[in-house]
Amino acid sequence: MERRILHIDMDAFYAQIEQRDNPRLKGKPVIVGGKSSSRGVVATASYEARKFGVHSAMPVNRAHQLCPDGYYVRPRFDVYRAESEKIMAIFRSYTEHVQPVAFDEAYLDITHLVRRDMPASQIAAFIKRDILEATCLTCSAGVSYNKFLAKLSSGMNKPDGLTVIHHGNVHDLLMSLPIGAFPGVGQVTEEKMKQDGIHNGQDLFKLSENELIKKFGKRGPRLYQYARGIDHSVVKSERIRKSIGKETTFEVDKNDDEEILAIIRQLSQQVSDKLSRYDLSGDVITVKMKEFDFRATSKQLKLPYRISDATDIYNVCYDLYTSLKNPDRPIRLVGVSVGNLEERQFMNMTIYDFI
Ligand code: DCP
Ligand code: MG
Repeated sequence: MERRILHIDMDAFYAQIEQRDNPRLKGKPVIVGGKSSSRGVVATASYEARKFGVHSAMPVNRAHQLCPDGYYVRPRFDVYRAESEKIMAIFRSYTEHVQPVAFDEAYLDITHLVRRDMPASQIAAFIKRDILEATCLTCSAGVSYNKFLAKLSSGMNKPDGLTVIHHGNVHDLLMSLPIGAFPGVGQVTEEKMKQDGIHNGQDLFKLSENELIKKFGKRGPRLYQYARGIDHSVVKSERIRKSIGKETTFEVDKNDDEEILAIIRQLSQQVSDKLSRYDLSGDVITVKMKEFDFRATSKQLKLPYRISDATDIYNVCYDLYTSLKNPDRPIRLVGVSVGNLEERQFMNMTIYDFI
């Protein structure tokens, strides 16, 4: 199945927070990065200040020349960090496949959340809403089928943007894209490319993979793919879930082993489906129950190998259930989980991630 990737990036992050917290700064050119007398650089500039040509990483003194009437604000990193944590928590409330790339920016793989009546762009809109409600801050979202295109689209309609790159518009977009906007093309490479007559995606597209390898070495294959909108790199969440579990609460307490085991079999299948969706397997299997009077019991087994297959999970759960279940005590809930998870490794998936 084709993936659905989001890239979300806060708008003028530090500056927007300063404008939020100090109404006098609203609509004004705000430069976060210290006083004009300091030797520091600009961390970020509000959109109003960017009109004067002020941008991140510019020496504050230079910013002061360009925008003498700007509002110069010292950074408050603890506040930015707290906002960042709120934003990341919102991302993780949607999916565990979150790869933060900066304080204010992350990739999300939402493939598994998309349904016919719930397109990725709708999910992006919900996330934007949640962020606005939780922080009073706007962000820009990019929606596409890989990380490269998602990142590209999030930058296309800042601020407060929501942009989708799909198969229908990708080609035109890439052909007219300035060469410097391709990932991995820094200022030095950009100059070199321009001298070579490569100014945009179209020029890149015309070159064969071999020609690109000859010109740009190991970056060649990647550039060849970018020109075609291809990017196989995966969203790498740094947090791997500790366990995946499913449970069912019965409408009427149950005491029939056969009936309960049939449910455990279904739960094993559901856990297995989820494990395979995330390419995970685990070696700690747990069956838990809640007895009719809410007394919770559980039993766990650590295997000497990892499993993810539904039948394997069920077989272990069968043994756990039989030794756990008290025949005199009906239960109101049963749950199955697989823990100590590890991602299955795909060697060929990481080679594209060198840029
Ligand atoms: N930042 C910094 N120094 C830089 C670049 C960024 O301190 N050279 C900080 C300040 C930014 C934050 O990181 O607010 C996020 O960086 P972005 O590149 O996403 O820039 P902004 O969020 O400020 O603006 P944009 O709306 O273009 O994303
Ligand atoms: Mg940003």
